[in-house]
Amino acid sequence: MLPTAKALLASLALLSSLTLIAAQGTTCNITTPCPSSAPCCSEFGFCGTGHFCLGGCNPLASRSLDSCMPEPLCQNAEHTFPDLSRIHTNATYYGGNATAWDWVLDKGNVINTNTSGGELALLLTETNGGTRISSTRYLHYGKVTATLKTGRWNGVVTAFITMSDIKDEIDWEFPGSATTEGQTNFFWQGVIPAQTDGTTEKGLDDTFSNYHDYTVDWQPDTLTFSIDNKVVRTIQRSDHIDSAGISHFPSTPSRIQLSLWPAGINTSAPGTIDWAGGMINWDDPDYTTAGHFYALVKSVSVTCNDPSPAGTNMTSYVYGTNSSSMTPSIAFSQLTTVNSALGGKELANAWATLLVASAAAMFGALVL
Ligand SMILES: *[C@@H]1O[C@H](CO)[C@@H](O)[C@H](O)[C@H]1NC(C)=O
Ligand SMILES: *[C@@H]1O[C@H](CO)[C@@H](O)[C@H](O)[C@H]1NC(C)=O
Ligand SMILES: *[C@@H]1O[C@H](CO)[C@@H](O)[C@H](O)[C@H]1NC(C)=O
Ligand SMILES: *[C@@H]1O[C@H](CO)[C@@H](O)[C@H](O)[C@H]1NC(C)=O
Ligand SMILES: *[C@@H]1O[C@H](CO)[C@@H](O)[C@H](O)[C@H]1NC(C)=O
Ligand SMILES: *[C@@H]1O[C@H](CO)[C@@H](O)[C@H](O)[C@H]1NC(C)=O
Ligand SMILES: CC(=O)N[C@H]1CO[C@H](CO)[C@@H](O)[C@@H]1O
Repeated sequence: MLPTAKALLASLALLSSLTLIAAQGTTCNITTPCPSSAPCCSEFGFCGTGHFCLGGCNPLASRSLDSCMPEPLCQNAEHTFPDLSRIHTNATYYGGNATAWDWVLDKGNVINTNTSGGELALLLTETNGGTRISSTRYLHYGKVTATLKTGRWNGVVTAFITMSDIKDEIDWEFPGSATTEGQTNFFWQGVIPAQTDGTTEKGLDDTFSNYHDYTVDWQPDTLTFSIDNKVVRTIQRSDHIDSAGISHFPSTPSRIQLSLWPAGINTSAPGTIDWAGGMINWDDPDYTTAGHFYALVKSVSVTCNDPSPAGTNMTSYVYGTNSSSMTPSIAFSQLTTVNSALGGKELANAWATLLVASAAAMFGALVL
């Protein structure tokens, strides 16, 4: 059973109460944007400068539409993980250079098992609170396939999602208690629908023991989910237009995120714990033997499909005002995505505090 919006709200309330003590304190949202002294509204809804203006920075809740750094442009890619050299291991010091890095470790620990030429292991321990990596580049429509093996433990959730800075979200999620199932979902601008749009695909061939290709094919008018190239679900934008003519369909540039997160812990809402298959057993022999739970990622392929081709020398996406009801316009720009003040210099006290966040909020606020 999926947890309710109430469970989500409870976890967000927990997040706010924990993070209110953060150094930069000021909260932000679309009705109360950031002040000019700390113009950027982070993914967690707190105002700041520096890395607050990079991945996850919400333009609509920041001081102005151009407060956040421009978002690195999509590039077709076949990401593999022969080693960790393309992953920046501390989001605080990543300065926005998407040429230097393909991924940023937002939280947790990764290792490279390098068995069959390299696989990335996302680790969960009792103390690390889970692991999440985000792509440095954004995707403004396109097809993404992640080839991965999920966790298999109650309360441990493997996720492969896309998430925009205004919280358009597309999910593949795998609660570890059901290794023959995968769940799909999508959200528009963080709005929780009255009735969930989530569905569960059943009868998969053991997602822990076998690699499968999970695909999100996100196009301007359709969203298709596939497993091993077989379409399992199709959503039409035209079926998600409300009575005011507003399309509740993801439409803004999004980062790709892969995570392994602890839903079955006592700070989670009861609905979240149930959904994930119960509390995590930290005495599980898999855990005590290895010292961690894990999920493995073999590759992530990206085929961009921008609605219009990017002209020569374009490097980034920027937000403009709403072009149609509630949908911000997105433009290409030649502006740099690199914050020259960052990249090894910034001290991170505020960010460190922000990392004390509830798992559901960290790993995709609306994963539920
Ligand atoms: C936005 O933030 C302000 C100030 O923290 C708060 O009073 C208000 O309730 C928030 N609005 C929403 C929709 O969350
Ligand atoms: C970004 O990284 C690339 C590769 O490491 C480097 O050549 C380039 O100068 C960097 N760009 C900036 C603006 O720092
Ligand atoms: C990144 O660096 C900051 C400051 O040194 C530290 O507090 C934080 O834990 C680091 N993050 C990760 C994911 O290692
Ligand atoms: C929650 O779990 C932690 C350790 O996993 C424990 O220290 C703490 O006492 C528990 N809290 C409650 C309210 O059960
Ligand atoms: C692209 O950038 C190069 C190098 O800066 C410049 O010579 C060229 O004129 C630019 N092209 C366009 C179409 O702006
Ligand atoms: C623009 O869209 C945002 C949400 O994306 C909404 O809050 C705002 O009211 C819209 N503004 C206009 C002028 O339609
Ligand atoms: C870090 C590391 O050992 N990488 C190796 C992983 O495996 C590939 C293929 O066997 C090697 O080429 C890498 O050097």
